[in-house]
Amino acid sequence: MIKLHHLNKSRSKRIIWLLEELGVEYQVIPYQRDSNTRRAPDSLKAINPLGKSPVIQDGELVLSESGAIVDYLISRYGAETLAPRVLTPEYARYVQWLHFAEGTAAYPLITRYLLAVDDNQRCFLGGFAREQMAEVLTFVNNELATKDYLIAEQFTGADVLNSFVFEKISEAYGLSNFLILSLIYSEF
Ligand SMILES: N[C@@H](CCC(=O)N[C@@H](CS)C(=O)NCC(=O)O)C(=O)O
Repeated sequence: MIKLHHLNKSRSKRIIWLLEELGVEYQVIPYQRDSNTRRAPDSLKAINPLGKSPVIQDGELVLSESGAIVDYLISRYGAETLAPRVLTPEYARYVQWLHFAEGTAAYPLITRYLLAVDDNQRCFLGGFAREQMAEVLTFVNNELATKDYLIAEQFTGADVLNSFVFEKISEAYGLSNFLILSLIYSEF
């Protein structure tokens, strides 16, 4: 059975969503953040030396990085439903969106979050992160203006993976300037 090492209030929740979509059997191994530092407990380092979640175990395989986990689980357990056929242009765009979630969309959000913890949003980095976040939101909002999902009409793992960033932005700052995103994330 697949085991998911899941940290509370983290990106790992997308993997639970995906496992539910795939209808596979899984077990959640829970970890709680430290209430002061917000860091994961050291016990998570036993499965991932970096001490970060999500991590899955599937037989002998231990896998971290949420994008890699989504890609693996869908290729192994749900390729016909949750991803376009490989070697099609849609598949290439699907891979682009998988990378987008952690590569481009997440970092301005995380930068702003860390600056907020430091109570220091008015520095150069704060302005830069704010601009980057607006660009990311505009880009995705425009993409979704003409289609139901990131990959045209097909719901895929890319939608699941990208959801985290927009859900968090919605909670922290609201999405009222981005009509399509605000419609989607008001339902979350
Ligand atoms: N790029 C990684 C990021 C993993 C990550 O930073 N996870 C956070 C939770 S959202 C974490 O485990 N933080 C706990 C810590 O760093 O102590 C991924 O996509 O899985």
